[in-house]
Amino acid sequence: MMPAGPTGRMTLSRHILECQRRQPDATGELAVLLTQLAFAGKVFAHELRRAALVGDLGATGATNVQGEATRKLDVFGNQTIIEAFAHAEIVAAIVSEEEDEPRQIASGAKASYLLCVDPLDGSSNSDTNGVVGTIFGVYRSGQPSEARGVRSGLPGTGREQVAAGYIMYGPSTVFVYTTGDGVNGFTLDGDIGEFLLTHPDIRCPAEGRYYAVNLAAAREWPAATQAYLDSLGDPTGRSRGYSQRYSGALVADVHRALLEGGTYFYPPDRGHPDGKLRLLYECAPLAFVVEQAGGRATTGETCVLDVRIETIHQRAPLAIGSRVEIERYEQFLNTRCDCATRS
Ligand code: AFP
Repeated sequence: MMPAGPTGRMTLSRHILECQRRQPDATGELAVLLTQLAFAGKVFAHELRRAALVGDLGATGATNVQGEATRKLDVFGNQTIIEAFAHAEIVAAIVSEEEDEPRQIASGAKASYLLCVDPLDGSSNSDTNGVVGTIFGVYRSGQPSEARGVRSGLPGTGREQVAAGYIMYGPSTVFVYTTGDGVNGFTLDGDIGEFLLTHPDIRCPAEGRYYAVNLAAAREWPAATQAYLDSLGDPTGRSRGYSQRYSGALVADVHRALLEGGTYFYPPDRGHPDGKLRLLYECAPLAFVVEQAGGRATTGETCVLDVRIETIHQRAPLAIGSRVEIERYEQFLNTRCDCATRS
């Protein structure tokens, strides 16, 4: 990577272009795609800041394909992403949490990507000024269609992603991405309207003292997962053991684990036999980012990135974060998947 220049500022656009130059067969289309995602992130960050002032909080009264109440900001986020690609001719289709079916965007020869996106992750935080995010995974693609659950034109597994990342809307707006060559994080400087490199070459600490999980369903978890949870306290009672942090936004909890170490897990429970989180636009993109940073992501049985993609809204259990902490999780579940040997 070239030095950032005399001002020390490395913009996201320049970073994307320099990554592209290192790929001899790159056409520039992935660079345009990532730049458009960053643009959508700026638009969304702006809207989130003023949502209470312009009547954009609260529910629409509709439910999405998951049966969840749709919020006005869910709709805004989804439309913002779709509009960002409507004229770009590089994305064949978008799979979104907010759309029943893949949304066909462009059919030209250059429309060679499939974009999977959760426009507003952590939407239950949005009405209370809490952290929310946008998660994205990018695949080279055909034109996927899903006639009521029938798999067609979808990628095989999350390992086929060519880029993934997230935008986190907190006290500042942060864009974190990977194209399979490490992970970098950028913070939006609102005065100049640019994401600037603030977290170069992020490495996930091998261990960490935080865990993030919704404990409300703990009694419904498999016994091995309950035993793992018990182990996070100190059985000797001499110290507090691990500390819990849970935001209700996957993006924020994984961002903490990525920077400071630790884990996030959402195991199966009675209401969610396959876990609650969605594979294509929650688990797989974050697994790609975390693996690229030296961390791990497992369903409890297999590496998240090796789960066979069957349907666009399929769910998967997730445990993600520091390598050593995920190994401890696996010890309790008596599993060990291949990605342990790759990281
Ligand atoms: P949304 O994307 O629908 O807002 O879901 C949020 C989420 O998928 C993830 O961000 C949270 O970690 C998790 O769900 C929260 O679920 P609980 O409400 O069960 O804690």
